[in-house]
Amino acid sequence: MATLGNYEYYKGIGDIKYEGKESDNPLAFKYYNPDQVVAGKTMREHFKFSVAYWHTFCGLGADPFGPGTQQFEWDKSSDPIQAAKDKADAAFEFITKMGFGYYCFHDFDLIREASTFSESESRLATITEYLKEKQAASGVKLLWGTANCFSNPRYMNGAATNPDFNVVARAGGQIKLALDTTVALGGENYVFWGGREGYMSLLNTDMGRELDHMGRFLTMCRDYARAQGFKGNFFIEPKPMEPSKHQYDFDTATAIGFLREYGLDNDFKINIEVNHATLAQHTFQHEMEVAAKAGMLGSLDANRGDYQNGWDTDQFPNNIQETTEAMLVFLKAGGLQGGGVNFDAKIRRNSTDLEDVFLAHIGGADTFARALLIADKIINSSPYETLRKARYSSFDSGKGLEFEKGNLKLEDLYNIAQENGELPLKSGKQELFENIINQYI
Ligand code: XUL
Ligand code: CO
Repeated sequence: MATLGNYEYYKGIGDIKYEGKESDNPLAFKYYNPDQVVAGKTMREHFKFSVAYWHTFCGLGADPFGPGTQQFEWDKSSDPIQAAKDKADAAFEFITKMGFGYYCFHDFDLIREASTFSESESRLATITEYLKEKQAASGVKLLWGTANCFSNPRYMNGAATNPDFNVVARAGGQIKLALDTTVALGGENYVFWGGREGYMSLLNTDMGRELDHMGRFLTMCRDYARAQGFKGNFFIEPKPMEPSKHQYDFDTATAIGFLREYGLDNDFKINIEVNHATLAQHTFQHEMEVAAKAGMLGSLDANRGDYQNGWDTDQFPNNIQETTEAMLVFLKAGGLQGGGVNFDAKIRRNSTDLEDVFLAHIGGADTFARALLIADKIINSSPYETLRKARYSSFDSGKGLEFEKGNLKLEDLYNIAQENGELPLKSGKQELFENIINQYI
């Protein structure tokens, strides 16, 4: 097994290049052309594509009916330090071959958690030094770090919102180390996904107190990281359910309300995951628009759900229609604030060839790239913007403009209504808008 990082794990697979849509090479990008400029930025800069350590280098594909099907060559050593270094070698080989610039991790994706807190701390410090070298040698950067405060049974009743203060303190200790790791590796952002921050039954739960604890806890995390010189963004990643029945960060609007209530809205933005949006009965683009309106469109966890079931399947993105609608929001918002597009997605349990994880990431990147190109064309050459603007033209002058400026009272609306009498219907033209998207695809 590799100790010096020169062992090849993905044998026979070379660097993935852009070859254009006429190419028959499955191991090439058809649309993602990193250096191509779209709307003033290269695709590389727009997306900052990132590989999720947990799925791609840790996820073995187990489901409730059977064990994992992946056989990771880097996961064999019984020595946790060696196994973690081997995994880092495989990870940096994969990310570099994909030509992506970023990765994301949970603390204990990087290295197995030890049986004591202090041994875990020392393991993290060791692998951090190794990752620093890997980053320097490859130029790959850390998009965000996070802590896994949801898998270990100690967090079964929550981490920051646990009813037992000692568990809250343990989570704080763990997140301090994850923040230290992120800062040491030059992480550009730090994510909080509240995996067990929620509840199963209101009968045994003091919701108000738990939410106050979460507000206090996140404030402490922010203050600590800032004191260590961390200049990046903190992101909340909303999800409505799974694993808890009720998650406190239900959706983007809920998370923004929470951040404002606890005075965290200057430091925190939102990391929106496609499959979390759909679990909340929203579309991805809806969630992005809500965040963009608040100036909090921070980062994206790219994946997709399955129309026929209601859980978090974390499949790679491939829906060009939906991604195009999302890229319309993306471009109009001026892109992401500090974050990037992290493939929080996993290949299927029966995708067991070495190349499958490459094909998956190629498909995901191509879906975003193609959607970006289409959205850019729709904005610049189709009647889409004009039609949408025209729907609101009655607010551009006269009484409508006075209303927007705050110069009218309810009595004024009453008088205008009296003058107007019954109004003719104005079509919303939804089908026309939908046809324009189709035409430009
Ligand atoms: C879980 C999920 C997480 C977060 C990071 O659904 O998306 O992997 O992205 O904790
Ligand atoms: Co995610």
